[in-house]
Amino acid sequence: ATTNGNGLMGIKKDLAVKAMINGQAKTLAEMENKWESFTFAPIRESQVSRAMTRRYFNDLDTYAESDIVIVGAGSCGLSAAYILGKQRPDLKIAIIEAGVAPGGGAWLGGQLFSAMVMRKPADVFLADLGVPYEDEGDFVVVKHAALFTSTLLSRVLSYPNVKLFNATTVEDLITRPSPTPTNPSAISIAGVVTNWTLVSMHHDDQSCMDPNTINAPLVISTTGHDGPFGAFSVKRLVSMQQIEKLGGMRGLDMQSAEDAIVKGTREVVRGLVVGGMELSEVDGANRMGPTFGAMALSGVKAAEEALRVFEE
Ligand code: AHZ
Repeated sequence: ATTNGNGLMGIKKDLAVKAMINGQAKTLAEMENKWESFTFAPIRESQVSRAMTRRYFNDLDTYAESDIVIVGAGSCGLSAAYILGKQRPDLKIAIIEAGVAPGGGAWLGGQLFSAMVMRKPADVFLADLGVPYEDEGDFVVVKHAALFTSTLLSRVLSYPNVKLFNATTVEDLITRPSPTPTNPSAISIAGVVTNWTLVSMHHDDQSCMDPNTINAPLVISTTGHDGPFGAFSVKRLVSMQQIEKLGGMRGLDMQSAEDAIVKGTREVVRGLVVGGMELSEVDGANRMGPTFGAMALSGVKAAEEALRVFEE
């Protein structure tokens, strides 16, 4: 074939044009300079509707029984999903994210600055992900937080066994009695209660709009520190008397905060692993501000904890 890297040359190029007019262009190069005769392949509106809804309802059906549910698609939740999806293609992993846009607070570094700082050894996570960074000795810098988050998202979303349900809020936990010799009122978590976020936001001004559910033996909660949506699962644990009270996130101390979050990432009640800044509300840990290594590595540890519990 007579190609030069810039598209097909000479007569071959004319043939490519004909193919494109018939809706068969195979490369962007074949479409070069052909806008006058341009047309899309035909469509009927119902085809679009069915293409979307069939897949979404099939996903709802498939993931109604999931192996692991991750609540919150911030830097910690997505890091956990990255490890789980990669290591266990046999597991069904559902991610529930309240926002339309997944990523939580990881689209910017700090204040409204672009660069994202990660302290070593979290550079190992970036290397595994394939995100470039500048080495500054004890820490590394990604040139834009959005490069980290978009790369992480694209990897997670490309796993066939991971489904992101965004614009969907976890409104409650599914719980079962699970008494132990020391705690007769102990519970275990058996899944999550979900609703469209826009519905969740209107429970005060509309009559009852009941939720949906996803069953799973293991839930990883990474909903961030307290806020309009944050610290969701652990606040529920308090109201169910599974934790006496929350420690409450403390003031900023970068030096100690990140170690505490990674080390503390664990199964807090049976079937519920808590990671990222949601954990700071349980343990009364300091915040770290704009340094994200602990979120990535807490996600890695949450994934390992989840698999350990799952395999028990
Ligand atoms: O929308 C929330 C966000 O994307 C989502 N979320 C919260 N409640 C939810 C619910 N159902 C579904 N009930 C929910 N989704 O959870 C995500 C949390 O992301 P985040 O970035 O807020 O938390 P993280 O722990 O992954 O990362 C924290 C990043 C921070 S905060 C901080 C400081 O304040 O000092 N420093 C860092 C690095």
